Amino acid sequence: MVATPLKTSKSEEIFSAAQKLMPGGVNSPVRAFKSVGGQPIVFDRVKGAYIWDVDENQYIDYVGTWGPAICGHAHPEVLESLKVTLEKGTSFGAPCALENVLAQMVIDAVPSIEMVRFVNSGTEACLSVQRLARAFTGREKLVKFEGCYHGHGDMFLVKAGSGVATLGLPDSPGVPKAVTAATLTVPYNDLEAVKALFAEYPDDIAAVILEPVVGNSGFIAPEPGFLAGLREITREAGTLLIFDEVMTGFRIAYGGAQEKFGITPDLTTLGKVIGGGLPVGAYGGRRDVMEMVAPAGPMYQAGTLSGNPLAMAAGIKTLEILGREGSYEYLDRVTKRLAEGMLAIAQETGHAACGGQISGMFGFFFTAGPVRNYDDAKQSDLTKFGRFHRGMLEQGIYLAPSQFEAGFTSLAHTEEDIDRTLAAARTVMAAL
Ligand code: KE4
Repeated sequence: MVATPLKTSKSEEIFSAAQKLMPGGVNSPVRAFKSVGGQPIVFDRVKGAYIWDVDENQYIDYVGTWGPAICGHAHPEVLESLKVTLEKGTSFGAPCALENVLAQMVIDAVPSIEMVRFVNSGTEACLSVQRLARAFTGREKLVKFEGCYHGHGDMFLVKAGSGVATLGLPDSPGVPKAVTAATLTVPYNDLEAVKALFAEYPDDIAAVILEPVVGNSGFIAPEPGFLAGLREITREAGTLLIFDEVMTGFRIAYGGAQEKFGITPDLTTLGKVIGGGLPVGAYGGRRDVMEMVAPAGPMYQAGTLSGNPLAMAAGIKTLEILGREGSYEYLDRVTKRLAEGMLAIAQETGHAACGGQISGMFGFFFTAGPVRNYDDAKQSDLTKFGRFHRGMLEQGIYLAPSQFEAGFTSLAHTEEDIDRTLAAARTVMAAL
Protein backbone atom coordinates (compact mmCIF):
# COMPACT_ATOMS: atom_id res chain seq x y z
CA MET A 1 0.00 0.00 0.00
CA VAL A 2 0.89 3.64 -0.22
CA ALA A 3 3.07 5.17 2.50
CA THR A 4 2.28 8.81 3.33
CA PRO A 5 3.12 11.34 2.12
CA LEU A 6 2.48 10.23 -1.41
CA LYS A 7 5.47 10.08 -3.78
CA THR A 8 4.15 12.06 -6.77
CA SER A 9 7.27 13.32 -8.52
CA LYS A 10 6.47 11.68 -11.87
CA SER A 11 2.82 12.79 -11.69
CA GLU A 12 4.03 16.33 -11.02
CA GLU A 13 6.47 16.22 -13.92
CA ILE A 14 3.94 14.88 -16.43
CA PHE A 15 1.08 17.07 -15.20
CA SER A 16 3.14 20.30 -15.32
CA ALA A 17 4.11 19.50 -18.92
CA ALA A 18 0.44 18.74 -19.69
CA GLN A 19 -0.59 22.19 -18.47
CA LYS A 20 1.44 23.75 -21.27
CA LEU A 21 -0.17 21.51 -23.87
CA MET A 22 -3.85 21.29 -22.83
CA PRO A 23 -6.05 23.78 -20.94
CA GLY A 24 -5.55 23.04 -17.24
CA GLY A 25 -3.48 20.01 -18.26
CA VAL A 26 -6.58 17.89 -18.72
CA ASN A 27 -9.19 16.91 -21.28
CA SER A 28 -12.04 17.19 -18.79
CA PRO A 29 -12.06 19.75 -15.95
CA VAL A 30 -12.87 17.55 -12.96
CA ARG A 31 -9.62 15.62 -13.49
CA ALA A 32 -7.55 18.66 -12.46
CA PHE A 33 -8.47 18.24 -8.77
CA LYS A 34 -9.36 21.96 -8.56
CA SER A 35 -12.18 21.43 -6.08
CA VAL A 36 -10.21 19.16 -3.72
CA GLY A 37 -6.74 20.66 -4.20
CA GLY A 38 -3.45 18.87 -4.36
CA GLN A 39 -1.49 17.16 -7.11
CA PRO A 40 -3.62 15.30 -9.63
CA ILE A 41 -2.56 11.69 -10.04
CA VAL A 42 -1.35 10.64 -13.49
CA PHE A 43 -2.48 7.07 -14.18
CA ASP A 44 -0.15 4.49 -15.67
CA ARG A 45 -2.50 1.48 -15.79
CA VAL A 46 -5.70 0.04 -14.33
CA LYS A 47 -6.98 -3.49 -13.65
CA GLY A 48 -10.09 -4.69 -11.83
CA ALA A 49 -10.69 -2.38 -8.85
CA TYR A 50 -7.17 -0.96 -8.92
CA ILE A 51 -5.14 1.92 -10.34
CA TRP A 52 -1.38 2.26 -10.56
CA ASP A 53 0.00 5.76 -11.06
CA VAL A 54 3.21 6.76 -12.80
CA ASP A 55 5.00 6.76 -9.42
CA GLU A 56 3.93 3.13 -8.90
CA ASN A 57 1.47 3.98 -6.13
CA GLN A 58 -1.52 1.61 -6.07
CA TYR A 59 -5.07 2.67 -5.23
CA ILE A 60 -8.47 1.12 -4.82
CA ASP A 61 -10.57 2.98 -7.41
CA TYR A 62 -14.07 4.34 -6.64
CA VAL A 63 -14.35 6.46 -9.81
CA GLY A 64 -14.10 3.67 -12.40
CA THR A 65 -13.48 6.20 -15.21
CA TRP A 66 -16.75 7.87 -14.04
CA GLY A 67 -18.88 4.77 -14.33
CA PRO A 68 -17.90 2.63 -17.34
CA ALA A 69 -15.61 0.28 -15.38
CA ILE A 70 -18.55 -1.40 -13.61
CA CYS A 71 -17.22 -4.90 -14.38
CA GLY A 72 -13.76 -3.87 -13.21
CA HIS A 73 -11.13 -2.12 -15.31
CA ALA A 74 -9.68 -3.99 -18.31
CA HIS A 75 -11.95 -7.00 -17.80
CA PRO A 76 -10.29 -9.96 -19.57
CA GLU A 77 -13.47 -10.89 -21.46
CA VAL A 78 -13.93 -7.32 -22.67
CA LEU A 79 -10.29 -7.10 -23.76
CA GLU A 80 -10.58 -10.43 -25.57
CA SER A 81 -13.69 -9.28 -27.40
CA LEU A 82 -11.91 -6.07 -28.41
CA LYS A 83 -8.87 -8.01 -29.70
CA VAL A 84 -11.06 -10.21 -31.89
CA THR A 85 -13.03 -7.23 -33.22
CA LEU A 86 -9.85 -5.24 -33.81
CA GLU A 87 -8.71 -7.82 -36.38
CA LYS A 88 -11.61 -6.71 -38.58
CA GLY A 89 -10.84 -2.99 -38.31
CA THR A 90 -11.71 -0.16 -35.94
CA SER A 91 -14.43 1.86 -37.65
CA PHE A 92 -16.55 1.30 -40.76
CA GLY A 93 -18.75 4.37 -41.09
CA ALA A 94 -21.31 1.90 -42.38
CA PRO A 95 -23.88 -0.48 -40.86
CA CYS A 96 -22.43 -3.45 -38.99
CA ALA A 97 -24.12 -6.38 -37.25
CA LEU A 98 -22.65 -5.49 -33.86
CA GLU A 99 -24.83 -2.35 -33.78
CA ASN A 100 -27.92 -4.58 -34.03
CA VAL A 101 -26.66 -6.74 -31.16
CA LEU A 102 -26.09 -3.88 -28.72
CA ALA A 103 -29.29 -2.12 -29.83
CA GLN A 104 -31.33 -5.27 -29.13
CA MET A 105 -29.69 -5.66 -25.68
CA VAL A 106 -30.51 -2.04 -24.78
CA ILE A 107 -34.10 -2.36 -26.07
CA ASP A 108 -34.59 -5.64 -24.16
CA ALA A 109 -33.19 -4.12 -20.94
CA VAL A 110 -34.55 -0.56 -20.69
CA PRO A 111 -38.35 -0.30 -20.22
CA SER A 112 -38.80 3.01 -22.10
CA ILE A 113 -36.64 2.11 -25.12
CA GLU A 114 -38.40 0.70 -28.19
CA MET A 115 -35.84 2.14 -30.60
CA VAL A 116 -32.33 3.53 -30.00
CA ARG A 117 -29.68 5.66 -31.70
CA PHE A 118 -26.00 5.33 -30.74
CA VAL A 119 -23.75 8.38 -30.50
CA ASN A 120 -20.28 8.94 -29.00
CA SER A 121 -20.86 10.55 -25.60
CA GLY A 122 -23.48 11.36 -23.03
CA THR A 123 -23.32 14.99 -24.12
CA GLU A 124 -24.22 14.02 -27.67
CA ALA A 125 -27.05 11.84 -26.38
CA CYS A 126 -28.52 14.69 -24.32
CA LEU A 127 -28.03 17.26 -27.11
CA SER A 128 -29.87 14.96 -29.51
CA VAL A 129 -32.70 13.97 -27.19
CA GLN A 130 -33.64 17.57 -26.33
CA ARG A 131 -33.72 18.46 -30.03
CA LEU A 132 -35.92 15.43 -30.64
CA ALA A 133 -38.31 16.40 -27.82
CA ARG A 134 -38.66 19.90 -29.25
CA ALA A 135 -39.14 18.52 -32.75
CA PHE A 136 -41.80 16.02 -31.64
CA THR A 137 -43.83 18.42 -29.47
CA GLY A 138 -43.28 21.57 -31.53
CA ARG A 139 -42.60 23.31 -28.20
CA GLU A 140 -39.40 25.05 -27.10
CA LYS A 141 -39.09 25.23 -23.33
CA LEU A 142 -36.94 22.72 -21.47
CA VAL A 143 -37.10 22.03 -17.71
CA LYS A 144 -33.99 20.82 -15.89
CA PHE A 145 -33.15 20.59 -12.21
CA GLU A 146 -30.51 22.60 -10.35
CA GLY A 147 -27.39 20.58 -9.91
CA CYS A 148 -28.24 18.02 -12.58
CA TYR A 149 -25.66 17.75 -15.36
CA HIS A 150 -26.58 16.66 -18.88
CA GLY A 151 -23.28 17.21 -20.66
CA HIS A 152 -21.88 20.49 -21.92
CA GLY A 153 -24.54 21.40 -24.51
CA ASP A 154 -25.29 25.15 -24.41
CA MET A 155 -28.92 24.71 -23.37
CA PHE A 156 -27.93 22.64 -20.34
CA LEU A 157 -25.23 25.04 -19.05
CA VAL A 158 -27.71 27.11 -17.14
CA LYS A 159 -27.04 28.83 -13.84
CA ALA A 160 -29.12 27.05 -11.28
CA GLY A 161 -31.28 29.90 -10.15
CA SER A 162 -32.53 30.03 -6.59
CA GLY A 163 -36.24 30.23 -5.91
CA VAL A 164 -39.03 28.28 -7.55
CA ALA A 165 -38.28 28.82 -11.17
CA THR A 166 -35.84 30.93 -13.09
CA LEU A 167 -35.31 31.71 -16.77
CA GLY A 168 -31.93 30.23 -17.45
CA LEU A 169 -28.87 32.48 -17.27
CA PRO A 170 -25.80 31.06 -19.03
CA ASP A 171 -23.41 29.32 -16.64
CA SER A 172 -20.44 29.66 -18.98
CA PRO A 173 -19.10 32.42 -21.22
CA GLY A 174 -19.80 31.71 -24.86
CA VAL A 175 -23.33 30.47 -24.23
CA PRO A 176 -25.81 32.90 -25.82
CA LYS A 177 -28.63 34.12 -23.56
CA ALA A 178 -31.00 33.35 -26.43
CA VAL A 179 -30.13 29.66 -26.12
CA THR A 180 -30.62 29.35 -22.38
CA ALA A 181 -33.63 31.64 -22.26
CA ALA A 182 -35.80 28.59 -22.99
CA THR A 183 -34.24 26.52 -20.21
CA LEU A 184 -36.11 26.65 -16.91
CA THR A 185 -34.54 25.38 -13.69
CA VAL A 186 -36.14 24.19 -10.46
CA PRO A 187 -34.82 22.50 -7.30
CA TYR A 188 -34.59 18.70 -7.36
CA ASN A 189 -37.21 16.82 -5.31
CA ASP A 190 -39.55 19.84 -5.47
CA LEU A 191 -42.78 18.80 -7.21
CA GLU A 192 -44.56 22.03 -6.19
CA ALA A 193 -41.92 24.04 -8.04
CA VAL A 194 -42.51 21.91 -11.14
CA LYS A 195 -46.28 22.35 -10.89
CA ALA A 196 -45.79 26.13 -10.61
CA LEU A 197 -43.72 26.06 -13.80
CA PHE A 198 -46.38 24.19 -15.71
CA ALA A 199 -48.98 26.65 -14.44
CA GLU A 200 -46.83 29.51 -15.73
CA TYR A 201 -46.07 27.88 -19.09
CA PRO A 202 -49.07 25.58 -19.69
CA ASP A 203 -48.44 24.55 -23.30
CA ASP A 204 -44.84 25.60 -23.84
CA ILE A 205 -42.77 22.90 -22.24
CA ALA A 206 -41.30 20.33 -24.63
CA ALA A 207 -39.53 18.21 -22.05
CA VAL A 208 -38.53 17.72 -18.45
CA ILE A 209 -35.07 16.16 -18.18
CA LEU A 210 -33.46 14.88 -15.00
CA GLU A 211 -31.04 12.44 -13.46
CA PRO A 212 -33.48 9.94 -11.86
CA VAL A 213 -30.82 9.44 -9.18
CA VAL A 214 -28.52 12.46 -9.03
CA GLY A 215 -24.80 11.89 -9.23
CA ASN A 216 -23.69 15.36 -10.35
CA SER A 217 -24.49 17.21 -7.15
CA GLY A 218 -22.99 14.39 -5.17
CA PHE A 219 -25.34 11.43 -4.57
CA ILE A 220 -28.97 12.55 -4.13
CA ALA A 221 -31.82 10.04 -4.34
CA PRO A 222 -35.32 10.94 -5.55
CA GLU A 223 -37.76 11.27 -2.65
CA PRO A 224 -40.77 8.91 -2.64
CA GLY A 225 -43.35 10.15 -5.14
CA PHE A 226 -41.03 12.56 -6.92
CA LEU A 227 -40.51 10.51 -10.09
CA ALA A 228 -44.14 9.36 -10.15
CA GLY A 229 -45.25 12.98 -9.74
CA LEU A 230 -43.12 14.10 -12.67
CA ARG A 231 -44.53 11.28 -14.80
CA GLU A 232 -48.10 12.38 -14.03
CA ILE A 233 -47.49 16.13 -14.52
CA THR A 234 -45.71 15.64 -17.86
CA ARG A 235 -48.24 13.12 -19.19
CA GLU A 236 -51.11 15.52 -18.43
CA ALA A 237 -49.28 18.43 -20.07
CA GLY A 238 -48.27 16.58 -23.24
CA THR A 239 -44.64 17.13 -22.23
CA LEU A 240 -42.01 14.42 -22.79
CA LEU A 241 -40.33 13.05 -19.67
CA ILE A 242 -36.63 12.34 -20.25
CA PHE A 243 -34.52 10.28 -17.83
CA ASP A 244 -30.86 11.07 -18.29
CA GLU A 245 -29.48 7.64 -17.35
CA VAL A 246 -25.99 8.23 -18.68
CA MET A 247 -24.74 7.54 -15.14
CA THR A 248 -27.57 5.39 -13.69
CA GLY A 249 -28.19 3.26 -16.79
CA PHE A 250 -27.18 -0.39 -16.20
CA ARG A 251 -25.74 0.75 -12.85
CA ILE A 252 -28.76 1.30 -10.59
CA ALA A 253 -30.23 -1.87 -12.11
CA TYR A 254 -29.86 -3.71 -15.40
CA GLY A 255 -32.86 -1.69 -16.65
CA GLY A 256 -31.62 1.49 -14.96
CA ALA A 257 -33.37 3.72 -12.44
CA GLN A 258 -36.59 3.46 -14.48
CA GLU A 259 -36.69 -0.27 -13.78
CA LYS A 260 -35.67 0.18 -10.13
CA PHE A 261 -38.37 2.79 -9.43
CA GLY A 262 -40.97 1.46 -11.89
CA ILE A 263 -41.40 4.80 -13.69
CA THR A 264 -41.19 4.75 -17.48
CA PRO A 265 -40.13 8.02 -19.15
CA ASP A 266 -40.80 8.80 -22.81
CA LEU A 267 -37.11 9.08 -23.69
CA THR A 268 -33.86 7.96 -22.07
CA THR A 269 -30.21 8.84 -22.56
CA LEU A 270 -27.42 6.38 -21.88
CA GLY A 271 -23.61 6.40 -21.93
CA LYS A 272 -20.63 5.24 -19.83
CA VAL A 273 -21.46 1.57 -19.02
CA ILE A 274 -22.90 0.77 -22.49
CA GLY A 275 -19.51 1.57 -24.02
CA GLY A 276 -17.57 -0.62 -21.59
CA GLY A 277 -14.84 2.05 -21.47
CA LEU A 278 -14.97 3.08 -25.14
CA PRO A 279 -16.80 6.22 -26.33
CA VAL A 280 -20.51 5.42 -26.63
CA GLY A 281 -23.68 7.35 -25.83
CA ALA A 282 -27.23 6.56 -26.82
CA TYR A 283 -30.73 7.99 -26.79
CA GLY A 284 -33.92 6.03 -27.23
CA GLY A 285 -37.54 5.70 -26.24
CA ARG A 286 -41.04 5.52 -27.70
CA ARG A 287 -41.03 4.33 -31.29
CA ASP A 288 -43.39 7.11 -32.44
CA VAL A 289 -40.92 9.69 -31.13
CA MET A 290 -37.73 7.98 -32.32
CA GLU A 291 -39.16 7.56 -35.86
CA MET A 292 -38.67 11.35 -36.17
CA VAL A 293 -34.88 10.93 -36.20
CA ALA A 294 -33.17 11.21 -39.60
CA PRO A 295 -33.16 9.50 -41.96
CA ALA A 296 -36.45 7.92 -40.82
CA GLY A 297 -37.78 11.39 -40.04
CA PRO A 298 -36.81 15.05 -40.32
CA MET A 299 -34.93 15.64 -37.05
CA TYR A 300 -31.26 15.69 -37.97
CA GLN A 301 -28.47 14.07 -35.95
CA ALA A 302 -25.33 12.29 -37.18
CA GLY A 303 -21.86 11.08 -36.14
CA THR A 304 -18.77 9.74 -37.88
CA LEU A 305 -17.83 7.16 -35.27
CA SER A 306 -21.33 6.38 -34.01
CA GLY A 307 -21.86 2.61 -33.68
CA ASN A 308 -18.24 1.75 -34.50
CA PRO A 309 -17.57 -1.97 -34.06
CA LEU A 310 -14.90 -1.63 -31.35
CA ALA A 311 -17.15 0.40 -29.06
CA MET A 312 -20.10 -1.88 -29.80
CA ALA A 313 -18.02 -4.96 -28.94
CA ALA A 314 -16.92 -3.49 -25.59
CA GLY A 315 -20.50 -2.53 -24.74
CA ILE A 316 -21.95 -5.90 -25.73
CA LYS A 317 -19.50 -7.86 -23.59
CA THR A 318 -19.95 -5.47 -20.62
CA LEU A 319 -23.74 -5.88 -20.67
CA GLU A 320 -23.37 -9.65 -21.09
CA ILE A 321 -21.26 -9.78 -17.91
CA LEU A 322 -23.67 -7.50 -16.03
CA GLY A 323 -26.60 -9.65 -17.16
CA ARG A 324 -25.24 -12.68 -15.31
CA GLU A 325 -27.03 -13.94 -12.21
CA GLY A 326 -26.18 -12.06 -9.00
CA SER A 327 -24.30 -9.10 -10.49
CA TYR A 328 -26.53 -6.40 -9.01
CA GLU A 329 -27.01 -8.19 -5.70
CA TYR A 330 -23.22 -8.23 -5.38
CA LEU A 331 -22.84 -4.55 -6.28
CA ASP A 332 -25.58 -3.60 -3.81
CA ARG A 333 -24.08 -5.69 -1.00
CA VAL A 334 -20.50 -4.39 -1.16
CA THR A 335 -21.57 -0.80 -1.80
CA LYS A 336 -24.10 -0.83 1.03
CA ARG A 337 -21.40 -2.03 3.43
CA LEU A 338 -19.06 0.70 2.18
CA ALA A 339 -21.58 3.54 2.45
CA GLU A 340 -23.00 2.48 5.81
CA GLY A 341 -19.49 1.89 7.13
CA MET A 342 -18.34 5.35 6.06
CA LEU A 343 -21.30 7.03 7.79
CA ALA A 344 -20.81 5.00 10.98
CA ILE A 345 -17.12 5.92 11.08
CA ALA A 346 -17.92 9.59 10.52
CA GLN A 347 -20.29 9.47 13.48
CA GLU A 348 -17.78 7.61 15.68
CA THR A 349 -15.09 10.19 14.87
CA GLY A 350 -17.39 13.16 15.50
CA HIS A 351 -18.11 14.32 11.96
CA ALA A 352 -21.65 15.23 10.83
CA ALA A 353 -22.26 13.28 7.65
CA CYS A 354 -25.13 11.93 5.55
CA GLY A 355 -25.37 10.00 2.31
CA GLY A 356 -26.36 6.66 0.87
CA GLN A 357 -26.15 4.22 -2.01
CA ILE A 358 -28.23 2.43 -4.56
CA SER A 359 -26.60 -0.59 -6.19
CA GLY A 360 -23.07 0.34 -7.26
CA MET A 361 -23.50 4.12 -6.86
CA PHE A 362 -22.89 5.96 -3.58
CA GLY A 363 -22.03 9.28 -2.04
CA PHE A 364 -21.87 11.24 1.20
CA PHE A 365 -21.66 14.81 2.42
CA PHE A 366 -20.05 16.31 5.52
CA THR A 367 -23.29 17.73 6.90
CA ALA A 368 -26.00 16.33 9.15
CA GLY A 369 -28.38 16.69 6.20
CA PRO A 370 -30.72 15.71 4.80
CA VAL A 371 -29.39 16.66 1.37
CA ARG A 372 -32.49 16.88 -0.85
CA ASN A 373 -31.13 19.12 -3.61
CA TYR A 374 -28.17 21.08 -4.93
CA ASP A 375 -28.55 23.98 -2.47
CA ASP A 376 -28.38 21.53 0.44
CA ALA A 377 -25.30 19.89 -1.11
CA LYS A 378 -23.57 23.27 -1.40
CA GLN A 379 -24.06 23.85 2.34
CA SER A 380 -21.97 20.79 3.23
CA ASP A 381 -18.38 21.18 4.45
CA LEU A 382 -16.52 21.30 1.13
CA THR A 383 -13.17 22.09 2.78
CA LYS A 384 -13.44 19.02 4.96
CA PHE A 385 -14.34 16.94 1.89
CA GLY A 386 -11.15 18.17 0.17
CA ARG A 387 -9.02 17.22 3.19
CA PHE A 388 -10.75 13.83 3.40
CA HIS A 389 -10.14 13.20 -0.30
CA ARG A 390 -6.41 13.96 0.08
CA GLY A 391 -6.09 11.84 3.18
CA MET A 392 -7.76 8.88 1.48
CA LEU A 393 -5.50 9.30 -1.54
CA GLU A 394 -2.47 9.02 0.73
CA GLN A 395 -4.02 5.84 2.15
CA GLY A 396 -4.28 4.39 -1.35
CA ILE A 397 -7.98 5.08 -1.89
CA TYR A 398 -9.01 7.00 -5.01
CA LEU A 399 -12.33 8.83 -4.53
CA ALA A 400 -13.97 11.23 -7.01
CA PRO A 401 -12.05 14.53 -6.77
CA SER A 402 -15.17 16.64 -6.13
CA GLN A 403 -17.97 16.72 -3.56
CA PHE A 404 -20.36 17.16 -6.49
CA GLU A 405 -19.73 13.72 -7.94
CA ALA A 406 -20.90 10.22 -7.03
CA GLY A 407 -18.76 7.19 -6.16
CA PHE A 408 -18.83 3.94 -8.11
CA THR A 409 -17.99 0.35 -7.22
CA SER A 410 -17.56 -2.60 -9.56
CA LEU A 411 -17.90 -6.37 -9.68
CA ALA A 412 -14.14 -6.46 -9.09
CA HIS A 413 -14.28 -4.77 -5.65
CA THR A 414 -13.79 -7.47 -3.01
CA GLU A 415 -14.90 -7.57 0.63
CA GLU A 416 -11.22 -7.09 1.53
CA ASP A 417 -11.13 -3.90 -0.59
CA ILE A 418 -14.13 -2.60 1.35
CA ASP A 419 -12.44 -3.51 4.65
CA ARG A 420 -9.26 -1.69 3.60
CA THR A 421 -11.26 1.34 2.51
CA LEU A 422 -13.14 1.54 5.79
CA ALA A 423 -9.92 1.16 7.77
CA ALA A 424 -8.43 4.02 5.76
CA ALA A 425 -11.54 6.13 6.33
CA ARG A 426 -11.25 5.59 10.07
CA THR A 427 -7.59 6.68 10.06
CA VAL A 428 -8.32 9.77 7.97
CA MET A 429 -11.52 10.87 9.67
CA ALA A 430 -9.91 10.50 13.10
CA ALA A 431 -7.21 12.93 11.95
CA LEU A 432 -9.52 15.41 10.16
P1 KE4 B 1 -20.19 12.70 -21.36
O1 KE4 B 1 -20.37 13.71 -22.48
O2 KE4 B 1 -19.18 13.14 -20.33
O3 KE4 B 1 -19.94 11.30 -21.87
O4 KE4 B 1 -21.60 12.59 -20.59
C1 KE4 B 1 -22.21 13.75 -20.09
C2 KE4 B 1 -23.15 13.35 -18.96
C3 KE4 B 1 -24.51 13.38 -19.19
N1 KE4 B 1 -25.40 13.02 -18.22
C4 KE4 B 1 -24.96 12.61 -17.01
C5 KE4 B 1 -25.97 12.23 -15.97
C6 KE4 B 1 -23.57 12.56 -16.72
O5 KE4 B 1 -23.16 12.16 -15.49
C7 KE4 B 1 -22.65 12.93 -17.71
C8 KE4 B 1 -21.15 12.93 -17.47
N2 KE4 B 1 -20.75 12.70 -16.13
C9 KE4 B 1 -19.45 13.25 -15.75
C10 KE4 B 1 -19.21 12.86 -14.31
N3 KE4 B 1 -20.16 13.47 -13.44
C11 KE4 B 1 -18.35 12.80 -16.64
C12 KE4 B 1 -16.97 13.09 -16.09
C13 KE4 B 1 -16.36 14.34 -16.68
O6 KE4 B 1 -17.09 15.32 -16.95
O7 KE4 B 1 -15.13 14.31 -16.87
